Amino acid sequence: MKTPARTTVTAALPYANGPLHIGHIAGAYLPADIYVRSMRARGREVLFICGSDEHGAAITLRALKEGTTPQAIVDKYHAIIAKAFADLGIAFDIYHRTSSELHRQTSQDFFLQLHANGAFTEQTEEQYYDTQAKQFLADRYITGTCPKCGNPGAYGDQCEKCGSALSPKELIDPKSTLTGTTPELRPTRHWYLPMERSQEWMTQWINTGLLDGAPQHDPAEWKPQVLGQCNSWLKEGLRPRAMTRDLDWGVPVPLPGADGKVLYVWLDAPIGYISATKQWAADHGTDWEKWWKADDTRLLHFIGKDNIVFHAIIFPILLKQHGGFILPQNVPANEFLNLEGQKLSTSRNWAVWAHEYLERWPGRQDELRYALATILPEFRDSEFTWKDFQDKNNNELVAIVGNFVQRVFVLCNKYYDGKVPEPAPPNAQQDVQDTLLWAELAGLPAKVAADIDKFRFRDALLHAMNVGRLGNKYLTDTEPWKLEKSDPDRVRTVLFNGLRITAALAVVLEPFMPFTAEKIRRMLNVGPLKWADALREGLIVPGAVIGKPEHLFKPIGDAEIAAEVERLKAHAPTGAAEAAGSAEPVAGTKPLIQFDDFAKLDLRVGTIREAEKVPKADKLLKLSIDIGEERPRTVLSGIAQHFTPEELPGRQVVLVTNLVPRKMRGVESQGMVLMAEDAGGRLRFVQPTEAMPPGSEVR
Ligand code: B3M
Ligand code: ZN
Repeated sequence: MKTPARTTVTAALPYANGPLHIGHIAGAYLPADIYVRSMRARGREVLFICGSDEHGAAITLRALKEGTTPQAIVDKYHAIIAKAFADLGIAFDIYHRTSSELHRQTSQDFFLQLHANGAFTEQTEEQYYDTQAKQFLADRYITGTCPKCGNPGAYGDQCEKCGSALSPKELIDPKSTLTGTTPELRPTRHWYLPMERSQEWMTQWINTGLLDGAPQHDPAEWKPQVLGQCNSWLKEGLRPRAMTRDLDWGVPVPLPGADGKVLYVWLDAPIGYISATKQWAADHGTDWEKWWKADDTRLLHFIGKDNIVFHAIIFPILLKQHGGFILPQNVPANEFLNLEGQKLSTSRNWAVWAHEYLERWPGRQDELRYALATILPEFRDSEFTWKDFQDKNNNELVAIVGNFVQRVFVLCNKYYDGKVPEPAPPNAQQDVQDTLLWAELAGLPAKVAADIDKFRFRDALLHAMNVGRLGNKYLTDTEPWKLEKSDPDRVRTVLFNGLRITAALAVVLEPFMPFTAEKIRRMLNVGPLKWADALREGLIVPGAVIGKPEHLFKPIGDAEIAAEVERLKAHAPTGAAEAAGSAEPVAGTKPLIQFDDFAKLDLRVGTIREAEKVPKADKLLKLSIDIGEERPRTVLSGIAQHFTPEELPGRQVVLVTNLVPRKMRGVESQGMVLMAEDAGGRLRFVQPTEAMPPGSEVR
């Protein structure tokens, strides 16, 4: 593998259909920003690309809801989002828009090249049509039950609950979001990407890193859950996916006879990274192509887990079919962030909105960045609570960083009139403390950087904070405030060292807390620092003038936190109590129930006798399960992508037998099979450890 000469970092283009919340920030933007800042500090060439995703049904539906035009929607939210990013210090090189002319041109050219390369098939297929609204229903114009996880609010393109990408026909009980009616199937012509043609090289590329026989990335560096999601797709078998839509908002399909059709938003959005790069290059009078085409460029896509398949499978296929482009070397996707025990939800307004936070906590960007960085959902879902935000602020930012820097500056101002003291010549006994200090500090900047390189930002932040912890301990151990009279030499050395540790803090904290780093640099009276400056001798110069002590962080009181929690509950439309009831609770946070509630469930061991596919429902299997009754139960289960019908007969399961029967695809399902699901979406049966007679009670 070539050592990268430069890195192109993209962060998912947020839909301009609503403001950003902390889940977005923790999912993609903060990790990407930490990564990019640390690269820049280390002198690496890096370009950080983002912009608003302004096409697709997500936008037109929002316009419908707000009673305005799609253009008005994207203009409004693009401005709100761009400002929130800037205010939070997310330092993109460019924040572009997919509604721009340059983007239209770029994505049409891209499409035409794919078309010329024979990358598409043209197919007339049945799609859902709303007879009342008189239009075809693309993606989010259809909702229904997710065949994978049972979420009743899944969209035609995706289930936001379990993260699976869907196609409208997979939804159980589909309904038009325009009229609420059940849509009918009508033929329409579209351009499809026959992804199955890429099955082989994609499987190899993802799992071995080999592309056309040459090593392109190291799969061991990919997060297990990203590989897991990709492989579950590959295992199901890649299938043709429509790359155009019947919609009147988007990039028009640049082919004759395609009136009223636009590019699928998931075709044009990733190309948005490319058009943004072109715009940036034009603005800077430089070349864009090396960022996307040179094989010594490393391409990284920072995203949330619901975008994995689009970035790790579909976009790479498009790039390769187009030709001339490099493929991503990693797709460091994060899991989801929960909030106060519930899933973040835009529709229920169960969210902390970035722009509102910035208004209510002015100047406190780093407090949020820090709290989020300590809980990034890097490998599994995680949770933000206001209490934790308060604890992180009071016990870590105030108590460690603020306290240390404050003590050093107060003493330097008091004893040396705001100048850097001259350290005394070394003295054998006291040097032990100092030798230990430097020995412990020496490895930390490299540890921070190494963890950042591995996308382990939480661990990296722990190492960075250890610089502050060591500084505090050094002051506590040496107690310079007690020695001013008796040993002024020692005090000068200790405080000189204190200033050097402060400078190191400004360096290692910068990727996480750039505003604080800047304040510290101002107090130290030094300019921008590089990573190598962290513990560099000669950076802090005896006699140099330093600034007055500034409070870096303020303690946060209980009342401020209670107000935030109240606010959250009050703004959830159904009110606090109901919100908690209607939410999708995360593990460990469902409300306590009485034994009687549990006892209402009739759970039985059953043996699967037959299993078959359900026509037109790719994810459903129809099971016939013996639970010791006269006739086996018929059960529909959304497990078709996890198991083949052939492997199931004879297998024992646990069945909920007293659920109200439910009709799906014209078949009545008479029970529910219990499944265990891991964070990667892998499903396994819950079954007795030894064979039990069908009908055995489970309790
Ligand atoms: N706008 C989906 C999202 O916001 C989509 C990402 C596009 S990245 C090219 O989750
Ligand atoms: Zn789902």
